[in-house]
Amino acid sequence: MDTVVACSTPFGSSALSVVRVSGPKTKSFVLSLQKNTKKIKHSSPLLSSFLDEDGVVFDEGIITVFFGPNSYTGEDLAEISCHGNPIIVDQIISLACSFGCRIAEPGEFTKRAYLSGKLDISQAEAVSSLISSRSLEGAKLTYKNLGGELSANISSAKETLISVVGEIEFNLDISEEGLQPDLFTKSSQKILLLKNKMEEALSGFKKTNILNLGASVVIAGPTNAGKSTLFNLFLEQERAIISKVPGTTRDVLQDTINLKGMPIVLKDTAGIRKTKDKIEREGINKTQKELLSADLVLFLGKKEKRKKKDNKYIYIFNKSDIKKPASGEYDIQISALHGKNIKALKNLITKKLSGGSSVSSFILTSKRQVENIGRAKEHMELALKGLSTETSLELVVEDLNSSIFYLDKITKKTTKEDILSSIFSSFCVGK
Ligand SMILES: Nc1nc2c(ncn2[C@@H]2O[C@H](COP(=O)(O)OP(=O)(O)O)[C@@H](O)[C@H]2O)c(=O)[nH]1
Ligand SMILES: [Mg+2]
Repeated sequence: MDTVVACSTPFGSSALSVVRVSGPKTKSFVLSLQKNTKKIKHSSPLLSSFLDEDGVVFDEGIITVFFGPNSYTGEDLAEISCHGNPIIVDQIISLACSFGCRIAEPGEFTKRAYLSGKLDISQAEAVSSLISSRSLEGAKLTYKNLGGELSANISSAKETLISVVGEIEFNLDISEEGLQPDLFTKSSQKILLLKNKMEEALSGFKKTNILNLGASVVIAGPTNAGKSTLFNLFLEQERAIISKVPGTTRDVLQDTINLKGMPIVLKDTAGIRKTKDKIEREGINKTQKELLSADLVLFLGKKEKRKKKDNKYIYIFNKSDIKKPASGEYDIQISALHGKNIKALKNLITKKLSGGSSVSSFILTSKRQVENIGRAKEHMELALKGLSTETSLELVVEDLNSSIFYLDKITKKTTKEDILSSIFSSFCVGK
C-alpha cells in the first residue's frame, strides 16, 4: 500500500495548516523531519522542528501520530501542524514525496477509512455532507449519520425483513394447509411499518438537502410589483435599486439569507413584460431560466387562469397598504414597503421548502441513498400487494429479498469500484 500525503486545510496564508500522511512510511517520514529524534507515541502531540533534506530547519510545529488500526484511515496516520504558509506546506509535501509518498487523491483518506472497515459507505457520505453543509442544523443532522445512525436504521430494517422472510419460508416448507393462520396479517403489519419508515426518510430528505445545500428562491412577477423592495426587506439592506420606473432591475441580483436555520439563495429578477429594450429583454430571458431551476418562486402577481396550481409558486398580493385584490387567487397579502405580514410569508416559505415534513430519525444525505431506499420501498409495496391478494408466497419472498438487496447497497462493504470513485471524487483533497 502506498503512503499518501496531502494538505487537509484550505490553501493560502493562515495561522496554521495541517498536512496529513497515511500509510506504512508515515512513522519513518515523521522521524526524518525531526532534529532531535524523539520517541513517537500513539495519539500524543509532539513539538518538533521540521528539517529539509540538507538538515536545515525551515519551520516547527506539532506532529500527532496515530498508530493503525486506531486511526481515521486504519493505517499509521500523521497530522503535521505547521505555520500556515503555502511555501512551508509545499516543502513538507515535496519532502514526503522524495521520501516515497505520493499525493493523495480527493477523498483518499476517507476511502482508506472505508476500505479498512473504519466507516461504512453511508458514514463516508456523511463525512462529505458534513464538510459541505451550509447550515448548523444540517451539520447536526448529518453528524448523526457519521456516528452510524443510518447504518443502525438500515440494519434494523434488514433484520425485520429477514425475520419475515424466515417465517414465510418456514411456512412454505410445511404443507399449504398447515400455514400459520395469522401469517399474512402479521407479515403485512411488519412490512407496512417499515414501508412507512422509508416514506418518512424519503420526505425528510428534501428538508435535509435544503439544510445542507441551501435553496434557490426567486422573486418574480410583473414590473413595478415591488420585487426589489421585497428583496431588500429580506436582506435588511438597500441592495437593489427601487424605482417607479418599470424595467429598473435587469440583471439577476442574489444574496444568501438564513430563514429559521435554512440557508437560502434569494434572487431578485427583472420584471416580466413585453419590451423593445434589448438589455431588458436579455434580463427577462435570465428570469425565465431562474424560474426553471428555482426551488421556490415568490411570484408577486396573480396566478394565470389557464395555469395549473404549481406547488413551487407562492402567489403574493403586494401593496396591501393601498389596495385590495380585485380578483385572482393569492396565497398571501403583504406590504413589502411597510413590512406587513412578512413573518407569515417567511413561515410559508420555510413550510413550502421543507415540504411540510419534519425530519425523521432516518436521515438520508445523498441521492444514492434516496434511490436505494426508493427501490427498497417499491419492493415492499409489491410484497404487501402480494400478501393482500394472497398470491404466491414465493413471489413475496422474492420482493422482500430485493428490498434487502437495495437496503444492503446503502451500507455495503463490497461496493463496486466505479461507485466508490464517484462517491470519493466529490471530496476535497486531504479528507
Ligand atoms: N405602497 C406601496 N408601494 C410599494 C410597495 N412595495 C413596493 N412599492 C413601490 O412600488 C414601486 C416599485 O417597486 P420595486 O421594488 O422597484 O418594484 P420591482 O420593479 O418589482 O422591482 C416603488 O416605488 C416602491 O416604493 C408596497 O408594499 N406598498
Ligand atoms: Mg426591481
